[in-house]
Amino acid sequence: MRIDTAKVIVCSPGRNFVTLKLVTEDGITGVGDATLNGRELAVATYLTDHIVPLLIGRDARRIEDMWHYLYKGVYWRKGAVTMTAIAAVDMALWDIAGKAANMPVYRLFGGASRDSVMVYSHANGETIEQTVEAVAQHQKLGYRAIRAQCATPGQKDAYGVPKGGGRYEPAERGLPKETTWATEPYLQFTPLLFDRLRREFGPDLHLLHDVHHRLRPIEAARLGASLEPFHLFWMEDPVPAELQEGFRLIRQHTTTPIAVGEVFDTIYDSYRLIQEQLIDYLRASVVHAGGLTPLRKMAHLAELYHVRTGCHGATDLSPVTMAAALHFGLSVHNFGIQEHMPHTETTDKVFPHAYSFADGAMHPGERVGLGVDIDETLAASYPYQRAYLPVARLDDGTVHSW
Ligand code: GCO
Ligand code: MG
Repeated sequence: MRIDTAKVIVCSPGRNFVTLKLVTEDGITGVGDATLNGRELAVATYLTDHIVPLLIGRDARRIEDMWHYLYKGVYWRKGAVTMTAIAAVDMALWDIAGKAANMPVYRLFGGASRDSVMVYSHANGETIEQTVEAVAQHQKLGYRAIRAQCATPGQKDAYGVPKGGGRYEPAERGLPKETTWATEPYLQFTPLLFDRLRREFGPDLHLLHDVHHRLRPIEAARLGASLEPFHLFWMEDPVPAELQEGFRLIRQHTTTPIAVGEVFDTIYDSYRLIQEQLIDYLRASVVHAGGLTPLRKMAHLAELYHVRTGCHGATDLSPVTMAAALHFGLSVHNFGIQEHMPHTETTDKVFPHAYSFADGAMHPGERVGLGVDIDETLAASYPYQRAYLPVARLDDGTVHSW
């Protein structure tokens, strides 16, 4: 079952996506997501110029071997561009493997460990009242777990809160937007938000919050401690995680559960966090952490240390990644939760898929392979548009983590 053709498709049905499509000599197709928000063309070029020539004629059944060939064979290890490109190949090969075996991919992974995969949605507001309303709306849609983000009064910008309502989309077309950040008002305000949400919605709804890498360890410790009475499901990315040791400080001070890892690209970014039990949920994703092959290994390591999965699932991860994440989440024993930020209708049309949502949970469907495809003709009518994630600065102009 040799790979006959490999094609890189860049499209922008509302936002940019990069997709790899492989076809074997016996006509089986496989798709993989290669989208790296704000740096899409770097991955497209990496694939087209450096990986596609290596794929042609290679045995599509040797998924494990292919992963190591691309990871070790490059010599220059890790890095978001490299790992996203490898992930696309890995996803496409699992898609092909499922189709060749006439099975949905989750069955190749040992079958379902649960009936469906609990997902969390995003509720955002410019005020506490708007956030309460947004949470109520999402609860009506069936979600049992909801991430709440609210603008801090007196501050110009807030992560995750679009001005004037509407849906939140992290990247904006054109050059990067500059936003501002102030830690102290945020630390004072956030417990007030969750106090209100708990009083409004009672003890059972799972509430989550994304700090988006903005704090230092001792500040994160203070936030976690101040949120304890409202028993969050998790506090996400409290600090930038290049410094894994920093989590020890947070952990000494708070029992608020911690989720981290959407920017991780290999197990080496998180093994200390896992083995020292400094986190509760690993957010590494199929697309940015090198594919299903390494993500399953990460989950198995995490399982030994009582760490569960909580994969990143924002709109910049294409429906191909969502499908792959659902096969992963349905099968892996230590699944925790999956992020669900629904794609636009236009995106869903370009990527027809078998996965579905009901009662706050998702299922990958029973279609063979990953159960997702790309409509190449439709994709061609949405050409790439330059877009960047914002950057953040403090009041005095210092660059801060966005
Ligand atoms: C999340 C993330 C996103 C990221 C975005 C970057 O938790 O969903 O933090 O909102 O900012 O995916 O590309
Ligand atoms: Mg996040």
